[in-house]
Amino acid sequence: MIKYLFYLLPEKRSVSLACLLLSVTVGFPQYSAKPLIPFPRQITSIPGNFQWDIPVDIHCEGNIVLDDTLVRTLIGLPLDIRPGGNVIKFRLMPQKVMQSEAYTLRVLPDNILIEATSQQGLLWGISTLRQTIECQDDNGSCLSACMVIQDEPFFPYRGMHLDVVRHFFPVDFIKKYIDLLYRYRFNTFHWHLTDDQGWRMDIRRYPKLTLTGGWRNGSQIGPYADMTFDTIRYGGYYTQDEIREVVAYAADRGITIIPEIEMPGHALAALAAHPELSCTGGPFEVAQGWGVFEAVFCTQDSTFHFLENVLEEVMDLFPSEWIHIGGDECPKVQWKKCPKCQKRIKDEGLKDEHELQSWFIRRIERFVNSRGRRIIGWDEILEGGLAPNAAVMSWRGMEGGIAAATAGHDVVMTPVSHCYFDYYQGLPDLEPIAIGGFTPLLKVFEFNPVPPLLPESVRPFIKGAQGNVWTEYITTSEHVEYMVLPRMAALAEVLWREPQVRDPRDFLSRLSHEIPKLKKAGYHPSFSHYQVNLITQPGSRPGTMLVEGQSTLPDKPFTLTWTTPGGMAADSVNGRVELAHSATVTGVITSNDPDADYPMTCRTYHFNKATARGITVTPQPHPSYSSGGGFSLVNGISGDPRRRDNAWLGWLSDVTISLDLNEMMSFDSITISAWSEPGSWIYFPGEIQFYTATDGKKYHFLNSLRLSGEDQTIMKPGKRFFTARKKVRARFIKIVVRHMGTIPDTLPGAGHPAWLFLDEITIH
Ligand code: TNX
Repeated sequence: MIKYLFYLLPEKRSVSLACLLLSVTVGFPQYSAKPLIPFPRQITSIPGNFQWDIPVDIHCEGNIVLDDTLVRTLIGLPLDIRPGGNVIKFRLMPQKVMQSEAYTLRVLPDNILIEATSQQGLLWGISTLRQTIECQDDNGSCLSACMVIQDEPFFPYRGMHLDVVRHFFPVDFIKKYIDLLYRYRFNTFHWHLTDDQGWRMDIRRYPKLTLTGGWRNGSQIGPYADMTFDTIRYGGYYTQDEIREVVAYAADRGITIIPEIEMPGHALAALAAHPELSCTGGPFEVAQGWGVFEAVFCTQDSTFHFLENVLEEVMDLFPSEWIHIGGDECPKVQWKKCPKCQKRIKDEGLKDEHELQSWFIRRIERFVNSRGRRIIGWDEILEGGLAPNAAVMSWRGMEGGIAAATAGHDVVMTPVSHCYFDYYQGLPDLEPIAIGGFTPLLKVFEFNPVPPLLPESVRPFIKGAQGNVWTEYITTSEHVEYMVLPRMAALAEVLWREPQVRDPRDFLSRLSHEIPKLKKAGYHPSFSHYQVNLITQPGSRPGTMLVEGQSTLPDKPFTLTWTTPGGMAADSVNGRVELAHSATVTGVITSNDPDADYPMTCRTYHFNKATARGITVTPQPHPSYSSGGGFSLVNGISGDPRRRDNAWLGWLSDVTISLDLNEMMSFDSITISAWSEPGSWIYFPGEIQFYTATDGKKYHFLNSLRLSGEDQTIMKPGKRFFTARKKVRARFIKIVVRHMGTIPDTLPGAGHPAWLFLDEITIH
């Protein structure tokens, strides 16, 4: 009956009637009945459906830039648009008091209305409308349930980034990526166009930038630690016409593109084309490997003429208010030796090279400001003093962003902890090789761009956040999709919705409807959030270990089974197994959902005399590399440096490890493993001392291993086992590990404390 009533209602009166029907308002937390992401602020269900397979008639009121083709594309259906059809009305009301990106969407059985004060608001309304469409596979008929939505974003800056330098992605994929941004109502695409490994934007005035700088003679392949390279010429760039096309494509979807031109560091591709802009004169090659390189732009005047000419062309193509000038990871080694840079420091009355970097950025800022635009840069631009109008992208943590916001600068939060979508999203041994880290889906979902203790007056400077996709290890567009889906959906929720209403269970339940839709739309989402995580902890007695399965999906049952090397198999009890001997444990979700592709977790625990015995470490490992605490040194899993998995514990100091075997044991070797990767400031220890005791008080020296400086600084990353051999009988063991201390000059990270990475202790 109610459905029938709505058919008869004149369009104007139906909103008030919808209000009368408040009794059917679906409120938090049951609203997951509608699988919308990000979920709108307010939604009221109304009985009935809008049928999409009958003709529609598009009406626009106000100064709206929409034609039939764009409406068809944005809605994603081959609409039969003709006079007399069901009305879809877009109404722009600039005078209405509403947030600029806000919209209302009303779906009734015979008409749809989207109202907003801006074109962008209307576009977000269409994005949400598209998500309401449900299609039957068999006969292709589609409908949207009737509802009224009132919606607006929480944060004004909602960004996704893509590095097209380390690996290049064609225009068609950039558009597909922008479609994803539009789907989740992100309003900014940060396009990382230049770096050491390539220059990807045609600059008319300097054709060599792409002819030379756009190509490299090989690429680093596989895990960083392998240091393997191919010799395949690799590259590509976007023509200015292509860039215009992409900018327009994004603008049609309410999305601004911020281009990034890196300076003064990450400039090797530019310097390969124009070595005269460096301190040494070159020659240079476009980088083939990943990392940070010493060759940077020289601070001579000609560099600025060049960069201003480049930026002039950039600003002609990109209408965004913000222009990203990079500013990160700029080694000062060459500036220290360069007479021109030293003279600059003197002439400008600067204290050191950090102030020189700040002076560099300020000079560029003056130019960009003179053209009516503003600069944004990575948080290193804070070092040596922030340029007066600059905005900051805080990536090394939240601290840079907090400092900048406190000083009254606009900030976008992109901390590695939550926003790096090049980091692992599942258990590293089950994932394609990634750069490292561990940022699973729910970690992203938990993110709060505004730290809770931030004073009220500072909060408005934090404009929002952004997901970053660096592509050192991401070579195909399918892999980009895998890395961002579904993590960007979680970030969309963080950015669009008020923090108080976010609920992970509700999000996961909506996501389970979203993933099949993404697959149908031709995307390649990851299923890693369905992995059963295996957590180890001490068992009921010394020498036993409890392995517990944990699933992020509380409603989906999983099975955990274990097999001994002898082939004995058994099921777990309540998702836990207690091991006393080596075994392989397997966990997998056991739902027979045809749309899902549940990954299997499988891990072998190798027992030795140290496994699952009492352990203490002093001091505690650094919070960034502390997963599992001291127990992870005796949990039967050996860390794999090729994957930088979370088995490794990290310290910036010496460490003392104490083991209690709980009984007297005879053994002839004690081994501990360490990992070195100088490029990441991780160095082997200088010395390891081994002691044993029978009473836990009086320790006897057993052995000491010292590494020569040379051994400690082998540049090729790798893992090493350090073994003390002697036949002894003891119950207590102490291992004192001395880290390198301050990294000496000439080595990567010079002047900073060295990282010490340790894993599995084995006793035989
Ligand atoms: C740091 S984030 C970088 C990039 C790398 C990224 C890898 C930033 C400003 N610089 O050059 O690609 O780490 O995660």
